This record gives sequence, C-alpha cells and structure tokens, in this order.
Amino acid sequence: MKKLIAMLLALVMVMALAACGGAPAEEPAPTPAPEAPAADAPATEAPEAEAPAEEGGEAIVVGFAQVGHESDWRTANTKDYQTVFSAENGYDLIFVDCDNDNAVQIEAVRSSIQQGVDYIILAPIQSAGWESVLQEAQDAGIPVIVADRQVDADASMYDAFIGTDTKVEGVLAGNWLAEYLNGAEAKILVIEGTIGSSAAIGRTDGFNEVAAEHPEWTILDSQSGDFTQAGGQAVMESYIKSYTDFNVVVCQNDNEAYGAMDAMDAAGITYGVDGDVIIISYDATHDGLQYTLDGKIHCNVECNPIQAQYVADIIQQMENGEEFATYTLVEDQAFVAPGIESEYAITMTQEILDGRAY
Ligand code: GYE
Repeated sequence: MKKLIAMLLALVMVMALAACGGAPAEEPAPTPAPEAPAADAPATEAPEAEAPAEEGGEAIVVGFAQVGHESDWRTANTKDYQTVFSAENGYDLIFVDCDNDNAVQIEAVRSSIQQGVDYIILAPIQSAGWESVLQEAQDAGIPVIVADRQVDADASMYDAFIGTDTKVEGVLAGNWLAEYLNGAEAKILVIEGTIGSSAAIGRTDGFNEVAAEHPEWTILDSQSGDFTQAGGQAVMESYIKSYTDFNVVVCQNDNEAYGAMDAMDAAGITYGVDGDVIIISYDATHDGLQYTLDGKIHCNVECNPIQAQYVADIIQQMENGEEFATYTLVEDQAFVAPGIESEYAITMTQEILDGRAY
C-alpha cells in the first residue's frame, strides 16, 4: 500500500512539475515583534514523547510538504520529523521534498488531500498564496499544521502553527550589533534568505527595525542567497565587485555565511574577531557554532530545527479530542565569539558546541 501511495505521489509530483506555475504574489503580513529574549533565557525543551493513540491499530497517515534540502538546518529538521513520525511510533509519514519550488509544494499538499491522509504538515516555502489549497483541505476535513515558517492566510484556514519567530531573531541580531558597535559607523551588506519566505521577511524586518534607530548605519545592499551556500557565495562575490567599503555582512543562515566566507577568502578580505568584517549569521547549527567558537562568525542567532515532537503532540491531542495549542513558538537564543560579552547573547564555549547535536 505504501509503495502504491509513493508511486501515485511520484506521478502527481511529475505532473506538478510539468504544470509548474507561479504562486500569486501577495504582500505578507509582518508578525509583531515581542521583546528579544534575555541571553540567559533557557531554550524551550522539546516536549516529552507520548505513546501514539492508536498503538497496535492503524498507523496515522501524515503528509508532510517539506521546503526542500537547501541548508543544514533543513536537513536537521527533516531528520527530526523522520525520527518522531516513524512507523514504530505509529505513523505513516508521506514525506515530500519540494525542492524550494512553491508550485510543487502546493501540488504536494493537494496530492495529500486527494490521498485522504489523516493530517497535513506544511512547512511553507513562501508565505503567500496558500488560501485556495488550505480551503480545499478544510473542505476535505483534513487538519493542517503549519510548521517552521508562517503563511499569510488567516489563522482560521489551518489548525495550528508551530515554529520560531524570525522577526525576533532579526531584532536580536540588530540589538547585538548596536551593542557591539557602540555608536561606531556600520556599512552593512545583507544576504537574505529565500524571497517571499517568512523566515527571510521576518529576519529582514526585525533587523531593519533596529537599523532604523541607527543613523550611523547604512545598509548598502540586501539580496537573496536563497538560504544556500552557493547562493551566499554568489551574492558575496557580486557584492565584492560592487562595494569596496563595508564592515558588516549579515547572512540570514549559516550556509550562506559559509559561502560568503569562501568569497571573502578568495578576495583576501579578512573577517571575524581578528579581521576587518563583522559576520552575523542565523541558525546556530553545529558547524555555524564551530565558526563562532573559532571567532570567524561574530554573532550567530539560533533557530531551533527540533520541532517535530511539538507537532506530534498536537496530532495526538487532536486524535484524543483534547485541547491543543494553536500557536507554539520555539524559543531561540544567540551566541557570540569568545572574547565578546553581550547582554543579548551567550559567549561560545567548547561545551556548548559539544552539546549541539545538529
Ligand atoms: O533558517 C534556513 C532554512 O525556515 C527558519 O530555512 C527556516 C530557515 C532556516 O533553510 O537555514
């Protein structure tokens, strides 16, 4: 049966690719920015795993339309879902890697509806354009949990959201930079994430909000590196050709930072605590934190990819007809290179790095 579903899904995916169209563009609604969390605020612990409601019975069929495989963060996030939504935990996870293609993702959700899955998990590539397919899921009576990134569609169009507040992450990065520079001038280059994703929109809005309070800062340019290492490198290479005078590079994820560092290495530009350019990154994955510990990345704002258990708990609560959280935020913190003291971030140590599994 699983094989048949997989084959059907593959067929639908091929058809979707052939029929690829753009999603309608809409102005995404910004999320409100709560206060940045204190540096010593504990990260939210992933909830305890609960036994599946249907132990011994039928597996719960879950269709998961995942963004793609663009970053180390995404790889960790996918692995987490595959571990939590395993057959032995009572699930049949129909996982679709949408390869960062919005049209493919819309068709993946539609195909889940047609297959009559029990639940749909959607990690939306872009925030706009989800109204019709969410309506179709609602009409079919299939609950949808939006995970990781936000959608613009009204909250009544889906059942729950669980993810991080990327605008808070942007504000946190900005606050750290203001503290570190202490009034000094900044000429800033930003490498944004995927255009139209709530992660890129939130981090850009949050950082810009702080930048607006600092007339001594200039944002020279802000272009998308699509959350990939190759994208980060390409954008940085073009920045190096266009700008000779900059002292801050903000990369909206770790992979973009690796690409930007490669481009600066090749051009003989020094960065990090002993160099000329300040690097800010997001995600705080294991390798990103290694660069932070090494003093190459000044500040790395965490974004926790371990989110699947929250989703599983919501599904179990729905199965049991219990109340469930409709809006769950996974908390983040920030880390800075050794030698930097900050009220917004934790100074990196080997111990922190050793404790980072992803
Ligand atoms: O920061 C990036 C990934 O949506 C928050 O997507 C996530 C972002 C994450 O590709 O690395």
